[in-house]
Amino acid sequence: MVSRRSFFQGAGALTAAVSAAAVSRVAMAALPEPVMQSKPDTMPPLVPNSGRPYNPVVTLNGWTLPWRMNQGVKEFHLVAEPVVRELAPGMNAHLWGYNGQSPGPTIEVVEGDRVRIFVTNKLPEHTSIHWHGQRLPNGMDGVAGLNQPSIKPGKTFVYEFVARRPGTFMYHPHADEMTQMAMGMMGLWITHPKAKHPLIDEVDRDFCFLLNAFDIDPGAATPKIMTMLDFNLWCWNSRMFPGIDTLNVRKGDKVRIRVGNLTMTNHPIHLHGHEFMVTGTDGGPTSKTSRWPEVTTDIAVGQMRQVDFLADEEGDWAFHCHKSHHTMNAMGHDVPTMIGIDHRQIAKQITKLVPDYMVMGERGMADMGEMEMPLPDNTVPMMTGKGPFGGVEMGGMFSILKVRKDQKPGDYSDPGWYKHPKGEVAFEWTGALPEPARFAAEGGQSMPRQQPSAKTTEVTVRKPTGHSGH
Ligand SMILES: [Cu+2]
Repeated sequence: MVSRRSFFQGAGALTAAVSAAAVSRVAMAALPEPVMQSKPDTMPPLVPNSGRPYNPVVTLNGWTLPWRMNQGVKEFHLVAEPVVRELAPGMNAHLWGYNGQSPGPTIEVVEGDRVRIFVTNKLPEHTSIHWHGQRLPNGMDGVAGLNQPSIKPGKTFVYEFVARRPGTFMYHPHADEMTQMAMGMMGLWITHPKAKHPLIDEVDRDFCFLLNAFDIDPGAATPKIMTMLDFNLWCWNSRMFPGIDTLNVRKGDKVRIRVGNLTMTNHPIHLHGHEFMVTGTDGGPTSKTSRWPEVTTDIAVGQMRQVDFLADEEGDWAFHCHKSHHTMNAMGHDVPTMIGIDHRQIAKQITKLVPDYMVMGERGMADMGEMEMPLPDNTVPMMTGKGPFGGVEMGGMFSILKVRKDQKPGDYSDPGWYKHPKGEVAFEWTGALPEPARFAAEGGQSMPRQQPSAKTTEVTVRKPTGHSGH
């Protein structure tokens, strides 16, 4: 039985333990409480409740980091740490990131803001953060060894500078970069203009995301960090189709999309149904005279492109990387092309040796989209996704711009599939085939063919015999 005396002694010991813990908690209290995110969903824009007002961005499958104002300084707290990120429903990856997710949260500030960022390192190795594209004091640029000592595990560093020019920037480690970026450590930084800017139009919707890539073997969860070019998972903000949320807008909206590339290859990002202008890079807004309409913009490694367009065509418009291998999920790519090869006979023979042998690709690879192939655990199909007309047969860097006339201003929710007006969907022709129209004149434009010579030339091969003796 516990005596009253020993109970109080115990309680005293407990109080002592609590107050010892409280000391470090007091020290921690000086820092802004780190805000964590447990879900990979697209969070609604964070409307600023302190500091200068601005029109916030929406981070695709991401979020904006809340801040606190401390005597006029915007204070943020980033925690570098191992995270579990859902790349798509059915596949979780063991990555490194910030505040519970990869990529880290978007940081949004206004031109002229003094910003202080606390960076706590909960990784098993040292790190640092480089603020890609920013004008700042050299010692805040974040290259470990060059501009600052690295942040050792368990330590917190402070970065402080004024956000001098408006634009879209990125942040990522500049310490053991190969590992830390292959593991998913990166984030976006938006500096909004403080007043009306001659080169930055006001828009109704402002989306942003990073291009990133991983090399994770089917069935595994941790990226291979030694991979230089042959990545197998192509992501937007550490998500791949069908896990990437759609971009939902109202018809007539002025839309901005900011895309940064932190992979090891370029990505031609392509939008259907609309033309856009490249209105900014990570070097700032582009001059008006430098802009021309495009439907694809190639984003090279370490670049950011900001595109603006008017969403004036209703529908579900594909939006994707134009490298077709980047709209696929993981599989071995060392598969020979089998189109047109009838390998029934050889398959029979192989099946005797390998009972599970499966013939792949005789009619193209579209079968892969439908086939219920047994997959290893924690793996998503190479090509998948179900649309209103059947399989979409996509993966990787693919999403949809949904333009609707009845989407409410400020509503980012998915309106469902587009309901096509009658007679506006491509359809199967089932009637008789009409006579094809003939060209009025056939040929005549190209160079006249040479008359074939009567004699066919024969090549005579004479083996060298050492000496031609006559
Ligand atoms: Cu690509």
